[in-house]
Amino acid sequence: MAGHALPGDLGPADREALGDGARAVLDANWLGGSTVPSRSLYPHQWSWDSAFIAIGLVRHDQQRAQQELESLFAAQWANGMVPHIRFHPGTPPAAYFPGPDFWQSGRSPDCPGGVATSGITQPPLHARAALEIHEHAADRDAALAFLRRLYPGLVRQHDYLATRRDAGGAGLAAMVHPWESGLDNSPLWDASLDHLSIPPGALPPYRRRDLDHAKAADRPSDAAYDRFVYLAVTYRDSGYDDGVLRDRAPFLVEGPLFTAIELWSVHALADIATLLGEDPAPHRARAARLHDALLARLWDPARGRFTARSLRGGTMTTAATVSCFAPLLDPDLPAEVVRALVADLTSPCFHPEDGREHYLVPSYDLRGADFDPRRYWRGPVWLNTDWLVWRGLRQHGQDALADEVAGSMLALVARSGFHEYFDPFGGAGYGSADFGWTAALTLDLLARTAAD
Ligand code: 9WN
Repeated sequence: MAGHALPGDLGPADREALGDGARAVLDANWLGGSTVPSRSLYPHQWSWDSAFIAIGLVRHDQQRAQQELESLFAAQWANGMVPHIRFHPGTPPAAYFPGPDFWQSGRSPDCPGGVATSGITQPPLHARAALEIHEHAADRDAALAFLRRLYPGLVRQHDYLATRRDAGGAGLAAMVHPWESGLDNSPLWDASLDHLSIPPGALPPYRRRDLDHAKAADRPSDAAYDRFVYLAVTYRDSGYDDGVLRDRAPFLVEGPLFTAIELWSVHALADIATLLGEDPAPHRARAARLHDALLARLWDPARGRFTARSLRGGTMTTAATVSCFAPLLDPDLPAEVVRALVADLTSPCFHPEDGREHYLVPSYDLRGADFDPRRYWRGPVWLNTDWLVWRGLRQHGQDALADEVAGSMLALVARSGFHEYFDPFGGAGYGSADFGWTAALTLDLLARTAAD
């Protein structure tokens, strides 16, 4: 492909083959109550993966889409925290690191009995996913009953973020670990990680299991992993106590993608409340607070870019990453901010100046000194971030650019299959094959672009 593909570039037979392939991946990754992101690399249930997967799965099997979210919320902690991993009891302990023995979630009084989980969270896309299940359900009555069951847990999830995680006091949820961002190895966290010094003896011996299944060149470096493990140990050893974050957490960051997803989901929560005859007003008020804080804390008007803010010293990073576009999910984003984001997205940071074959949206600035087309979150295109940017662009009437993003998504999976991520030049697939959210979001995209 030279330049940009558009969704209409794929013929009906190609679209049908992609749909069949996507459904086959979702079926193969189904464990009976939830879906693994990957049979090899990620053999448990992940939190935001399940939200993306549910959004696509409802196009295939409504009952399973509902089960996907209900399985995750059955592992919700008493304080409202939805863990980033629910461990599958049938998976051997050595299959993934860090596993239940590392997280020791029982150190928190809030961890529920009977399920094994990690001790951190991930972007809260679940209310949005639940609403989309209802919107696309074949059986609307069953979907409404499902919303009624899930609503209290969703409310508690958002209350947790709005209260216990508001370490900065301005209304934004602070992340305590790059794994919470979902974009673990993004250059957006470098400034906050580079200053970390790991005290001697603070790091337990550990063995990376990811490298049993993926190439080292595709994954985070060993130095990054040491920091990830150190941060997780620090939070764990505090008993997962959010009361001491402000004073003690070595990594405490407000990020644009986490915040934008939270905001988008809080609007979904208000819509769900209305469907259920509950009061949407508190959710709309919370969304307004998030909107104000997003602009006040994370918008850099001089650069025309959203950035991450570290609560350790207040530094804001300058890196151009795909996260910077997630605030397009905010329906109330001012027009001049939308214009600045569109200008950034169409700039040489994300479109090569020489017009080479390329795919949108690279996870990191093509001109960044450490841009790497195949390393985890430091260059490759991911379908989940593409899908979020695409939804945001459409919401703001940026249809031509939205079509380019959707065209890239379909061209990538048609070329390389349902990989975890893709080379922005050439489109080769990296990381895990047969990846859950890639398949699920392809199904959603096929359905929505067919409806167009
Ligand atoms: C750590 C499962 C998860 C995704 C994240 C992605 C990656 C895990 C890892 O895989 O993170 O949570 O082991 O690298 O970065 O977004 O949820 O697909």
